[in-house]
Amino acid sequence: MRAHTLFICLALAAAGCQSSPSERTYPLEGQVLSVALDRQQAAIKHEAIKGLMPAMTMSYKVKEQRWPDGIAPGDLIQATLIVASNDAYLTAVRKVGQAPLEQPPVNAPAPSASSGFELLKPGEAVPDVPFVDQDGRKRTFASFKGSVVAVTFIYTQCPLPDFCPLMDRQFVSIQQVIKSDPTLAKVHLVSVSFDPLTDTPPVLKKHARALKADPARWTLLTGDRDDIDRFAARFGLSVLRAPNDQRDITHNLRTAIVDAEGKLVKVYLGNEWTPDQVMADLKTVGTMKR
Ligand SMILES: [Cu+2]
Repeated sequence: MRAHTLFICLALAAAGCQSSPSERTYPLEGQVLSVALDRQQAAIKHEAIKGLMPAMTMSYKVKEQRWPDGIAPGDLIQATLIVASNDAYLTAVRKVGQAPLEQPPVNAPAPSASSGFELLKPGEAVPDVPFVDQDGRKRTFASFKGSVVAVTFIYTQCPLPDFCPLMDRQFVSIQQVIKSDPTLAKVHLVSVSFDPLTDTPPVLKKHARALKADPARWTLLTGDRDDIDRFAARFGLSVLRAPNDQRDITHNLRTAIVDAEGKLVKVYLGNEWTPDQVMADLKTVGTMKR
């Protein structure tokens, strides 16, 4: 009788879990560094979020669409971070204090990992650095010549669904299209990890399998950290690693199209682009070169 009751309780508990399968909430505490002009997001320097990510500075959207009036750069806040299956945003943002800003606002042209490197312009040859692919093979970027390449930058441990995991999902969609369209037979996808400490070839291989990345169409690259940083910076990628923990990464997003001759065509900023846009551009570049 007791065992039976317990079983029912467990079954109910399990069902309860399934009713909200993919939404998790976390308390967030930090300082507002800047608020976007459209007030849809704010850069927040926050404490470690237990079970999710180390302390870092990141841009967050708010569930209510608009950042609350009266909460300004310098304010200390408490909020709830909601992480859904493919999105993340803050809600219940409250001001709890104020402190002087330690660093210039993130939106200002501040020095970053990419400073000192010249941004690639369309038509310029993409530089080459030695990489290692998910099978542990040495691979240069020049080895993709002959294919139109869509390249993005990710790391497998990225905690926020609308950052690196979104780039992965977009590439999954693009892979589906290019595999089904014979005119796109010469398009190749490349994901470069900027966390080589964690993302070794075996880790990337596992990640590729999870994404169902076809090795013939989609290559994941890792390599020497400085080489990767130098390469990525030319596309405008900025990667900041905490001095005491190389895995504590603050980064932006860049995705680019490189033509069959290894020259830059276009760079997409952030996570606002869609697979359809990239597909349209890939098609244009593909037919131009034929
Ligand atoms: Cu990320």
